[in-house]
Amino acid sequence: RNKERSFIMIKPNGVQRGLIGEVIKRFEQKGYKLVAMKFMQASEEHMQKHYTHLQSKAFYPGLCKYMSSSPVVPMVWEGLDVVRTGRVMLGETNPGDSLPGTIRGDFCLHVGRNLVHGSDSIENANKEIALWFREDEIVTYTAGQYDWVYD
Ligand code: YYY
Ligand code: MG
Repeated sequence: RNKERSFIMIKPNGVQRGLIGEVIKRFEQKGYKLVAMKFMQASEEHMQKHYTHLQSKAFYPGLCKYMSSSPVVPMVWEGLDVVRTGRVMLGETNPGDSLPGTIRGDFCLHVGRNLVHGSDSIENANKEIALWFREDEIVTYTAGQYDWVYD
């Protein structure tokens, strides 16, 4: 379980608002290990694949357009329960329901501008990682802090 992986992505407004470092900092400080990261602008078609399960929703076209309108920072983070704990660190989908101390609770207001994406299950994490990264873009290394994070 220490090897669990989640797909975390800083959305366009996180980049534009200068919050890349803030989001990365929280995952680093928690003890998670960064194993892959890109800085890129994705195509609308790519975002349609990423959000394909939301195809039937009224907000889907606007969401895919917005997500491809400006650069994003897709990342893979690894560690104990990172999918579940990562979602807790993000807060609720609607920033208005997100507690202070969470990323969405601290830095945004509107559901359509909720700053950061995080996988909602291990199965979806694996799908999303495969959509955004090639196998050889995921880096294998030992983090110096490992024995100071895990018992
Ligand atoms: O996983 P999470 O990002 O928390 O929410 P999802 O239900 O997967 O929706 C993905 C994405 O869609 C959400 O982060 C913002 C946007 N969205 C929206 O614009 N309006 C809604 N009513 C619900 C979701
Ligand atoms: Mg989701």
